[in-house]
Amino acid sequence: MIPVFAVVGHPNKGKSSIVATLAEDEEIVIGPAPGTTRRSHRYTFSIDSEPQYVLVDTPGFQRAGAVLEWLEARAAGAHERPRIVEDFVNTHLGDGRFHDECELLKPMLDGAGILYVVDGAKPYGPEYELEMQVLQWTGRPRMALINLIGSGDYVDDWRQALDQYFSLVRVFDAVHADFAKRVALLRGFGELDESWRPGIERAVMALEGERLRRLERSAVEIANYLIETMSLTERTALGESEDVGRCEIRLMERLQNSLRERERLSRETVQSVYRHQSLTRDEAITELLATDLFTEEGWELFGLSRMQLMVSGLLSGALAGGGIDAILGGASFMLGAGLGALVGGVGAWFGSEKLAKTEILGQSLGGRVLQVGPVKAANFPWVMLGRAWIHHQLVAERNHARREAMSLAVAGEQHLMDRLPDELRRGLGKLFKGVSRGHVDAAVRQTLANRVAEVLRLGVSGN
Ligand SMILES: Nc1nc2c(ncn2[C@@H]2O[C@H](COP(=O)(O)OP(=O)(O)OP(=O)(O)O)[C@@H](O)[C@H]2O)c(=O)[nH]1
Ligand SMILES: [Mg+2]
Repeated sequence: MIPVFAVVGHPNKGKSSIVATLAEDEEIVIGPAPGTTRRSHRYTFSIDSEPQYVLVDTPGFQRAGAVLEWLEARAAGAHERPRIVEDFVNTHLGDGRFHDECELLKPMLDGAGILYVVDGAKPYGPEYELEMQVLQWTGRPRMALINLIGSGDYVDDWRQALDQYFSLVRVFDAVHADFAKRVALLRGFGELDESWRPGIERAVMALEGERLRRLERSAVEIANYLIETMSLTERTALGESEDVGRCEIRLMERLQNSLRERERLSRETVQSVYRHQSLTRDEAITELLATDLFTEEGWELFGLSRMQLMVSGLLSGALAGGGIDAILGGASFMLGAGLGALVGGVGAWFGSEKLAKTEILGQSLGGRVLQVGPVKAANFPWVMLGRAWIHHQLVAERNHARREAMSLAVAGEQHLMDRLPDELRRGLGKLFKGVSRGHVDAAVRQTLANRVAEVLRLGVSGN
């Protein structure tokens, strides 16, 4: 039997947020005004179509005092209390005055356990005691969660009160709890009732297994994405009198757009692995993770540092010491086109060598064909990996109750790639070199995916 929990409490205390977190459901409506949830709704959390547990989101208590009065007027021995609660619900179904109470009590009559949610940032008050008494009358196994909405701290008072009515009391941040905290909470459910324990243990194992598989699936996607972006090219037929420089700019823009599009797809794939399909990225992150793939800042933050590039022999002395002239040299087509015309492309030349190779392909293709790409800059795959890494970390840790756009924080001074052990960095460097020379087969894909998984594991909880 799969465990079922009804999440109940006063209006606006984070009930729906807790359901969204535990059910990994980004569609559940969460809102700042009391009364957002009007009807009870069951959310089944499944892994590979296998149901693990059910959470029932409910409207908040409105008239706990009146309910209690009704119940007490039919005073009976403690053994009869659950039946009297059932009578209450049956008598008042369809009675608008007790709509919310019937909605929230009904799942308990059907066997659900109780998760009572309070806001530990607000003071305790006697009105809550009425709710706790009503819940006690149901006789169902119950646990209290102290959620903190805001900065106040009345947790100790709340504990004193809750301990009297609940066998388990936990502080649980509905919106920021990470994977490990979720698992700890689930284990708590197992302590509530003997009969749930096997189901909960199964769910925890499934969840932990799924966590590993998600990371691996993300790593496979990111490895494929790296391989594809490292070999992307754009071509166009070159008319007799066509200006090569202008054509190159056009192709360069096309190449950048294709790279961005491939990156967007990769981000979406990783997000859907973690059931975050609708998650939006805010301006800052859009710039850093989607649009400004070609800015100097992006190259500095996410890739190898100049020092690391030099140590790995990927950067020539001239590049390390020189400005843009040294970087571009005289041989570039782009110089002919004029730097001012390079909208959005200039940054790519800073701190890296020329971004992409340009070639005029021979007559055999039925006329002259201009090709731009693939991107040859040695730092390119590192930048792509660094950005994918940060994005994965944010998504993997992201709670499904958080609804604001995702924003990026890269720890200031430190270069991202400094966090990699040397051995892993060397291994990746070798793979990237091979891929850029066209050495790609199933074994390379698999090895790269394994290496990327090692990277992703650094910095996410529960792995
Ligand atoms: N900062 C913070 N905000 C929270 C937390 N939990 C809930 N909120 C916010 O509190 C408000 C109410 O959250 P809901 O989950 O809709 O609360 P509810 O208990 O389901 O509310 P009703 O359905 O109206 O009874 C929303 O604006 C949430 O974003 C929390 O842990 N931290
Ligand atoms: Mg709600």
